[in-house]
Amino acid sequence: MLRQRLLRLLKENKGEYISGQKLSDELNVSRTAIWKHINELKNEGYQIEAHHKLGYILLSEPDLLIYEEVSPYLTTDFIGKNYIHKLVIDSTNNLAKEIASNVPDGTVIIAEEQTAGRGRLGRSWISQKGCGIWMSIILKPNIQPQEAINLTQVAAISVVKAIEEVFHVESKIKWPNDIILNNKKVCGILTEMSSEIDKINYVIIGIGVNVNCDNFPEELKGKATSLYLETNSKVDRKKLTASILNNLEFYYNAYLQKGFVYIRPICIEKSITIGRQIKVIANEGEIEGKAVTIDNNGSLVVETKEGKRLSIMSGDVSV
Ligand code: BT5
Repeated sequence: MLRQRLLRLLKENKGEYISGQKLSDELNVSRTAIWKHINELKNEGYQIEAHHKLGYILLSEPDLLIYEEVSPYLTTDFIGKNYIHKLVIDSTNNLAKEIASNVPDGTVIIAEEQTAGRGRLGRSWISQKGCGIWMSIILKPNIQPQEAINLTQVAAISVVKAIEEVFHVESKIKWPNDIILNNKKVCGILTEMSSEIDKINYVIIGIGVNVNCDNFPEELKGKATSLYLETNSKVDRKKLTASILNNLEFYYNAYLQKGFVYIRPICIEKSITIGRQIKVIANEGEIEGKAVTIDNNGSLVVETKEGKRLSIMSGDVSV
């Protein structure tokens, strides 16, 4: 808490000196305590200069998604109140699973780099250092386990809305879990769950957004992109992180209160899948046809050549 209040004061006076005495008076702690915390902040990448007479001056903040940097933009009531930041981790979804039972609803885990980021069905998710948003949100909704699949859609529209809000560009959802910008994948969502037959213990929403990444491995070239590559300017990861979480809380609450019908029109409006001839690899097998709509349960409705309409709950779509 002291550290957060100290940072707030330094930020309010960014670019100007603030005396050690003033800081210690305002924060009601000794000047030695201030000095200790300043050193900690410097170690984390805050550029702070000290002058024996003038005091301390904050020159710049690190490009890290730590709580102090993201929280000024957060307007949520519960998502992100418990916030865990890691410089390196295997996968934020893995840590989320380990701790989910013992942490509050809305806990966020975010990392600068993942060494074993995961996609669906054991696929891997490239998560290079400092260039993306690699995070997991732990939710404990009071819904039926079979409805949890809708939370992928809730997360997808939240990412699309956040990208629109912060960068004024329109991205689209490739059902069920890809966010597409100019025909390339800019974000993927991995929803995992632990449940009893009729009760959810927790759901983990893993969101990976390529923000300032500019170098993808050969196999992803042509398929993956980043906001930086598409907008040609370096992007503020902090604002986007907060905006995704703000939107997620809003649409999650709306979904819980009003059901999927409330978010369905947005899922349809933002879908890049509907109206296209597609091939889906689903539990039911391989299905070819035209994607016609998303139904009231969040399933993709596909009309086959024979005119048969099939509702698919999850699967891998290709065009
Ligand atoms: C996904 O799976 O798209 C889900 C990705 C979820 C990532 C987040 S990051 C935070 C959290 N922690 C984790 O460990 N995971 C979540 P899927 O639909 O199966 O797509 C995986 C495929 O996307 C791969 O097989 C690649 O072809 C492609 N891919 C991998 N890394 C990518 C990247 N950075 N950008 C775009 N495409 C990528």
